[in-house]
Amino acid sequence: MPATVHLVIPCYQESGRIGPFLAELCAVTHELGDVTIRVVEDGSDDAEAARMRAIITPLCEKHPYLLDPLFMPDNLGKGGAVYTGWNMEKTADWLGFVDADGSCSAAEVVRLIHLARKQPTPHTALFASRLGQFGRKVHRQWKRRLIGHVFGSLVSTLLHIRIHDSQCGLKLVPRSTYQRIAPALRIHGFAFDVELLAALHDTGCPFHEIPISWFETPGGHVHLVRDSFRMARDVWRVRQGRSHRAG
Ligand SMILES: Nc1nc2c(ncn2[C@@H]2O[C@H](COP(=O)(O)OP(=O)(O)O)[C@@H](O)[C@H]2O)c(=O)[nH]1
Ligand SMILES: [Mg+2]
Repeated sequence: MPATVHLVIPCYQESGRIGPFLAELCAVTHELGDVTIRVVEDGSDDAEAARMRAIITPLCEKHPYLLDPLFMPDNLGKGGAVYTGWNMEKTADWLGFVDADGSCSAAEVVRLIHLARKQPTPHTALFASRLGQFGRKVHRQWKRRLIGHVFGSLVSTLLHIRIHDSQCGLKLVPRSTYQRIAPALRIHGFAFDVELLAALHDTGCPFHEIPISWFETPGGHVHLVRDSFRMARDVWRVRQGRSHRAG
């Protein structure tokens, strides 16, 4: 039996971007088997929720692995949406998330799932990475690439965890490990993956960065100046939280 995987797609105002990617993802995971997918959307108005339902409902009817989407009344942030979806899943061997905009193709999601399934039991978290190595192609705006490098250095320097790309929108984590660390996770914005990474590291869970191809889809929500500042502040919070726990 292959390991089971539950994937959350966090969505905020994604009705204009998610359609082709979700259809492709449903088709490939249907062939893979033992993968469930849930869209978690928060803070949309009625019109946006209706547009999302119009995209998702026909796919749900066709693919039983696509679970009913979750529409939350308040905006939780990307991390809040991912954790809400993960907390609902009680049995899968792996928990994961993937961005809704198709910057990472469904084929790359499948590749990461195959890699996870090579582990005899879920042990090592897999963080996709936009390193552009091993023949993987990466297309990103130069500003985002630059900020990504700065942010990766900040994470490595402040948290003493060597990582090149902590923010890539595709990750798989062993569910049993996540359940152990979940009560301590506080950050729900765009830097949630940094806190997740630190908590995994501190609990002794190794992680691998897996280079993937990435073709940045326009229309992203990250505001380079405002969100970079907030994310740097959150990395500092993670550092403070760790030093408090270390006494
Ligand atoms: N549920 C939820 N998802 C979010 C929120 N902010 C961003 N996302 C999702 O996070 C993913 C990455 O966001 P995106 O806008 O592509 O980021 P960018 O490309 O780095 O600017 C997408 O699937 C977004 O819909 C949020 O507040 N709530
Ligand atoms: Mg994006």
